[in-house]
Amino acid sequence: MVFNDLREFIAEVEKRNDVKVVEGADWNEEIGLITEWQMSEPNNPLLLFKNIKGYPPEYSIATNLFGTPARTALALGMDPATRRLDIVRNLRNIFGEGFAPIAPVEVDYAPVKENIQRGEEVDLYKLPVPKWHAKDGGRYIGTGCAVITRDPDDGCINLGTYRVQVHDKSIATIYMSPGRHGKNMRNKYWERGENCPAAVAIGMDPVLYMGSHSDVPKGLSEYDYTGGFRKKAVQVTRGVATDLPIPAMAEIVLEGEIIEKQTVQEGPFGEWTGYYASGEREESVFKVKSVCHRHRPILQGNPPLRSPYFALAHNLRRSASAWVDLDKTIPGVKGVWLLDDAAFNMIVVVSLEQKYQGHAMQAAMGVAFSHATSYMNRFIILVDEDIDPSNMKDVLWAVATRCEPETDIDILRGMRGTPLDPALPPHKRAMGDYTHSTAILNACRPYAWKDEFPVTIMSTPQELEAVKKKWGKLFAR
Ligand SMILES: Cc1cc2nc3c(=O)[nH]c(=O)nc-3n(C[C@H](O)[C@H](O)[C@H](O)COP(=O)(O)O)c2cc1C
Ligand SMILES: [Mn+2]
Repeated sequence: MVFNDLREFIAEVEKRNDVKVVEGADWNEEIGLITEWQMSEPNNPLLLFKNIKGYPPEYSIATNLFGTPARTALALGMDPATRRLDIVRNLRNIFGEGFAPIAPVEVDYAPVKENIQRGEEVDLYKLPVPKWHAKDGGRYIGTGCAVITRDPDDGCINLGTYRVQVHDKSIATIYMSPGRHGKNMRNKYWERGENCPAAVAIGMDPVLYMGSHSDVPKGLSEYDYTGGFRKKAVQVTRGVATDLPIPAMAEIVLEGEIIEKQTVQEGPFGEWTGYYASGEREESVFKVKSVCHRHRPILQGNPPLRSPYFALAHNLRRSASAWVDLDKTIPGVKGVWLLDDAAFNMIVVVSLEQKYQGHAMQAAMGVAFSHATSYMNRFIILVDEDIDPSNMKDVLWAVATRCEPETDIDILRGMRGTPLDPALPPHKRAMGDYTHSTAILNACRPYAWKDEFPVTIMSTPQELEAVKKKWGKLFAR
């Protein structure tokens, strides 16, 4: 199922009795707290905040959109019963050989233009912008958003999910980490002495949202990538204050320009690592020149929380992308998994059917090389094919019983990191050196004597099936 906008997705989730409407909550920390609390509960619902304190009833906020594997699968057009490692396997098949991007189409009917405020009319506080976490430096309108920019050299349109803070009626900031495509484009305008035109879309169809925070290679637009994934072009319309193509079906779009020499203090903001690590810094102003929104706009919120799942399939999609990369050169890969409780990127597990000596280390190098996993990845764990990489119990058992620290741990140094790394030593941060190290834990049976390695005591799936068949009735509840 392809959803054309956020509303269609929420309506489908509603049909499945998986939406909780919350009336009268406060934008000031309360919506963030309810989201954090609910996301830590099993089988948590999608949250739709209505009648937000101090705001007219037309405005609502949706959070926890993808908080369960079932909603994640549904959002990606899969059966909600799909197991998580199977979601990764499906994604790997979609992104593997034969993936064909589809360019966006410009349409006449653009609901996002139902309401337009320009120039002096712009007032970002008219929208119920939340303050998500108690220690945040302010209100963040952009968490579940896509920032749209155009490369001034080749015209390629980029979308990236970058946090957007509100500072005044028409003043915001966009925080982009080093190396982001959006940041490189912005800097090119500045080098020419120009301001950088940008648009921020808030509230969109789930796959476009996923596209905007996917590791799409430079030169390929996230619009085309999303179209290819959905097998249906994204509908766009010309912006009103810029000539950027903006999603026609978005809930809210802000347009304006990023001005190098005008700065304000950005942050701090509760980050995906579960810490406030990048603090408060000078950031250039995003001067908002127009606000477009649909009737009854829904502000999509995906505040980072320590729990996984605030982003759509972030760890699942990255797992799949790394798997696609490994498949290109390394045989026998049975699964790739970014441990979701370990802040997405930080621990990557590869399950492998070892076929030759050095095979496991080659897979580790593949993870370190893949664009999907070469960033802020502190541990690479290699396990044999009998280990389900998405099962923490399996993985810990393998590490404890097959990884001998003296011989099976290696360390890579100077790896690509981020100022958001909570373990970055102060002196490195001061120098602008954000690199970190990566430990490789080889928890595969040693290849040279793997046939002598003690056999496990676990019964085979076939043996277990047979006993369940015979004795199942006795244990039925
Ligand atoms: C919910 C969420 C919030 C994010 N916030 C930021 C952010 O504030 N700044 C940033 O640089 N990257 C952020 N990212 C990561 C980027 O969106 C992601 O790396 C994306 O692929 C970048 O696209 P680009 O390569 O086109 O720049 C966030 C990702 C998610 C899922
Ligand atoms: Mn990009």
